[in-house]
Amino acid sequence: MKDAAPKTIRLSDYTPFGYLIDRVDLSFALHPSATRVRSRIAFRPNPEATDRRFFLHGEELSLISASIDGVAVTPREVPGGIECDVPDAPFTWEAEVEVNPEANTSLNGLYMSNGMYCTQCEAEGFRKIIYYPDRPDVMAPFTVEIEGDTPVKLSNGNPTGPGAWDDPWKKPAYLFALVAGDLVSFDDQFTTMSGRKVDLRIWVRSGDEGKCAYAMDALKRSMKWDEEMYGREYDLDIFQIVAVDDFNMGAMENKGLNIFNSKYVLASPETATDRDYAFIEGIIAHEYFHNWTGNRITCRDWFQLCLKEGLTVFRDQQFSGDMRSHAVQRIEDVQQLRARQFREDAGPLAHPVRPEEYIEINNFYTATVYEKGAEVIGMLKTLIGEEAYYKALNLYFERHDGDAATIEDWLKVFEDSTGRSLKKFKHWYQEAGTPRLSVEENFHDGRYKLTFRQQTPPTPGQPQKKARVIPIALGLLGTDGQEVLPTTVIEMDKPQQSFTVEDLAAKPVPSILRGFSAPVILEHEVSSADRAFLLAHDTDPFNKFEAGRALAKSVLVAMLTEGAAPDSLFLGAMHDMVRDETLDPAFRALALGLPSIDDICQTLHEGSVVPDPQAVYTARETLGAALAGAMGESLRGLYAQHQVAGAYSPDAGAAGQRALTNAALGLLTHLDGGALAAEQFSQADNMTNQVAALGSLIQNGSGNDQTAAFYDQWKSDRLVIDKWFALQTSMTPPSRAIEVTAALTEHADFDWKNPNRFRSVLGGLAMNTAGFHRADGAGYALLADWLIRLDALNPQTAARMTGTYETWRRFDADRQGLIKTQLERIAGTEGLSRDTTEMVTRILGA
Ligand code: B3K
Ligand code: ZN
Repeated sequence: MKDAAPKTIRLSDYTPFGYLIDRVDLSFALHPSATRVRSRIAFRPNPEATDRRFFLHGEELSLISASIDGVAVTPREVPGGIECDVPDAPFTWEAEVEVNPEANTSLNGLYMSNGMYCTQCEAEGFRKIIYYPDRPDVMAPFTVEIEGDTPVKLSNGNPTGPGAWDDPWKKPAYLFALVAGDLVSFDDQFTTMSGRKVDLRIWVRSGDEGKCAYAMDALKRSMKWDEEMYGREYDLDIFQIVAVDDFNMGAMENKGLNIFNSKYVLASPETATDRDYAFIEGIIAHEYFHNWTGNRITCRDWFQLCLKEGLTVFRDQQFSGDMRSHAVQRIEDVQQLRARQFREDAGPLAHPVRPEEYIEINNFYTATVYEKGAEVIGMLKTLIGEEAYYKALNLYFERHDGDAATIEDWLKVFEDSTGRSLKKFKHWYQEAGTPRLSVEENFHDGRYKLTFRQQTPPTPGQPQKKARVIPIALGLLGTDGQEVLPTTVIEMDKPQQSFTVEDLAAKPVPSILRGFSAPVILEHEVSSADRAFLLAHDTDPFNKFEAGRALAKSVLVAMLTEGAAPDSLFLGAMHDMVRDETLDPAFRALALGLPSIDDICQTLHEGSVVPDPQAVYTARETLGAALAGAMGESLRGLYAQHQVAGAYSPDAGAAGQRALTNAALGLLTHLDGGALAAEQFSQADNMTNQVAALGSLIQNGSGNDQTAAFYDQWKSDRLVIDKWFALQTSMTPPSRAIEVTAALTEHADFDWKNPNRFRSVLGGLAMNTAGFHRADGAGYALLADWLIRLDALNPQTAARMTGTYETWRRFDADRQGLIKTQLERIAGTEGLSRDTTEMVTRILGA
């Protein structure tokens, strides 16, 4: 059966399904190329629906038989599924279909990965398993029976026998999961706050069981944290995680049976970096937290995706902050937000946190829905305060448990529990684009006045923007570095608003948007001296970091637009910061990092300068060398002083020390040509230090021997070899990046059908901003070749990576022309998926 013709789905067209489901019983007879699935579903008319059309989604299914109340029926094939005449009373639908997991290369629906059966159903994969109303507002309890010759057969819920499962909690189809294969488990137990014992199992391929301990520990800490912070207890007798090598994303929160990309489960000191450990912790938490925010309370329709994703990201960020450092977590989260979401918001793919239309929903699992969705919740919490926030969340869980809810339901909970109107606040959900917040200062006769103006540029389909509610957290510092006004939150909801402080002895230095209290672009003329002052004295760690970052950007902009030399004020300020032993090493490591090339290009573009990525690369290298030169001996001192002795531990303290020594190493490579990096590489006993050394060498244009040695050492470890590919494609100097990438696509280990490997190679090049944007367009063409090839097999992963081109309008006319040619070539490919067609069409724009 063919896919439904591409059509635009609109939020305003929502209608409930005509039937409710009381129970679903499934049985699977597994076979690699001919799996039979029988379904028995108890339907009854939905009293709240008017449309009684009985339509079941189905894609790539062979229908064997169907019956209603035991009487055979012949459903009508319609685009995207089947229709059937049904009684106007409760009835039992039974059907049997055949599917071919082995032929399913999309990794969506039921597919095979290394001989293991596996499913991915969010958003609309269940329709590739059986005929079903595959929409999140249709919820039901499921039982599953699995037959097949694999030793392990898993599904959602509690086990009732070999290969038999019962999930008592009603759930939408997208949370269904099945895994079967030759797996081993790493086991533990958790006792919930009411004293129930829950079995915990992490399933992996034999040989990987020694790499599960950290994920298990993160899981138990997540379970405990959700009880303590949100009062949420786990609700089944067992919680399972399966690690899969071929997976389109990071992980999936299927009820009681989370499926993970193996890269976010498996870790050992020798094979995983500190960053990997932090990701594992955050993603394990994220998927576990979905059990309440997503599973028990789900989304009415896919437009409400941020209801579960924004909230769950917000929760996992809180968790990681609690486990590690709030300051560092916040800086990293904002860096991500700016790198991915601000970039999205400023280009042709901009869309509201709650979009109003889509063609392919998988294209809307975006930084806007996830990360900006989380920021919006952070702002709500800032506006109403901590206590009111948790009170509202309790009401949300109480009122909507078991529901498929909407953003309106969510906001109503806050309105009811706080008594305040959120009518204006709702614009954050409905309007795309990053607001610009400009600031004007005025000091006269001891009276200090700040005037804020907000303005949001137009985005596709939204020419006019309303004023947003912006919580502005600010503090004021006196010239002696002491705070004259501690953090105060101003609630801005008009296009222009002022804030005044009386009786000040001298003009203070403002610290605005502390903790990045709103996802806006701050436009504030600040002298380099004031930025250096804030870097030294601000008590807010985010703004302290931000001062250094803004200073670095202004130095780079001056170098690029005025031919200025690296500013000695900046070099001195950074030198002071990095030697300040009262500061957390992890903070210093972050603050020492220069803005990325993409970030600098974005900054130039915001200032109406057309960026030349290669020039940006050169300026950034020059500034890095100047920093290294200015700090020289201090860097060597830091490098020696912060080496972590003893056995590796992934804890935040040790990881922060390694981050600082490796940041120092990166800079020192400018001075010693890689001698220290080569030494570190040869002695490293953990992957963090090994990768940092190799990265510095590759970035320095050397390291051929180490690159070869790394491959020899790790060639049998798939996840480490992903790093090997990515380091080369993302860090090779721009002049050689494309040749290196092209050569790696010929490598015997370039298994392009594996999404992790594809992302390591082509995604790595895409991250090598200056290399990818080579002026002759070779990078654009190479990526397009591979996206076209991948699209035929795996539309989701191909479509997602087309986002690499989303910044194309920033660049000069020649580059724009070259990118446009490639986008049109992709768009014109015969048989191009709906996923990629939608993305390329939107990127090209009107
Ligand atoms: N909910 C899944 C993402 C599904 C993506 C479908 N294209 C993982 C997560 O956000 O936790
Ligand atoms: Zn999620």
